[in-house]
Amino acid sequence: LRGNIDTHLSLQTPSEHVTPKVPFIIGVAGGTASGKTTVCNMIISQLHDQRVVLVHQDSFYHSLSDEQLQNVQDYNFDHPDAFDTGLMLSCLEALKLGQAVSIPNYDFKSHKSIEPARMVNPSDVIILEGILIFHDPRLRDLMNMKIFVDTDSDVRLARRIQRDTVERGRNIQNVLDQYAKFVKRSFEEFILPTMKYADVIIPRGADNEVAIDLIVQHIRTKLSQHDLCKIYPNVFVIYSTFQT
Ligand code: UZR
Ligand code: MG
Repeated sequence: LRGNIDTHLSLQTPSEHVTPKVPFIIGVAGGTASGKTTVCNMIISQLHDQRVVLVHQDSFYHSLSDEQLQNVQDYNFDHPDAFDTGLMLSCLEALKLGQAVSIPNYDFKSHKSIEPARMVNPSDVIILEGILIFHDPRLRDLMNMKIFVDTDSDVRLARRIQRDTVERGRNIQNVLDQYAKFVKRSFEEFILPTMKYADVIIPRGADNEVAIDLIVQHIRTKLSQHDLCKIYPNVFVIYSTFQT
């Protein structure tokens, strides 16, 4: 009895009777074009009966100044300093407390945040995805589950060329120059070293349906444990009595 109850009640304190649900926060990191967004969308579609919100680290890119825009080819978008991590942290902290937040709307063509911002409501599951979301320890500490999508570099570069020419208005030469100058180097220096913080590493990204099924099962188990606390609010008290 003790073992079973122990695992179910780690979030509850004896004085709280009905605990409001604390959202389950998942981080999905990985190199550019590794399939992070697709993995997130697959998780979301399998959790169709839950309230899930997806937050992109890309939304928190700093807007470029006019001077930076003139030399955009020299700007490193793959460096941790390119993101407003303080703002991302405060948005996530608010969502964790069950508050609605406004998330900036970053435009890849103008390299600026544009209006309107996106209002995000509180939810049961929050998924944060981006190349460098495991870089800052304060962000990592907010996450209940950390996933790293590990896709081969040649596959990623091929996808990146396709995506940036079709969706982000670049030409092939720009994409290759930027890849050689910043993207590859930053992947090795900043992104790959954060793989060690992951709880789960998914090889082959979104092609790996088994891994995604397992992850969804785990999330469901965790969410139902939250529900158990709501249905049996006094169980913790019984458990404490047993212990003394
Ligand atoms: P994902 N990026 C741009 O191309 N333009 C911008 O204005 C801002 C970011 C790219 C960025 C990074 N790098 O590799 C990628 N460059 O977006 C991250 N160069 O997005 O995780 O979806 O690949
Ligand atoms: Mg993406």
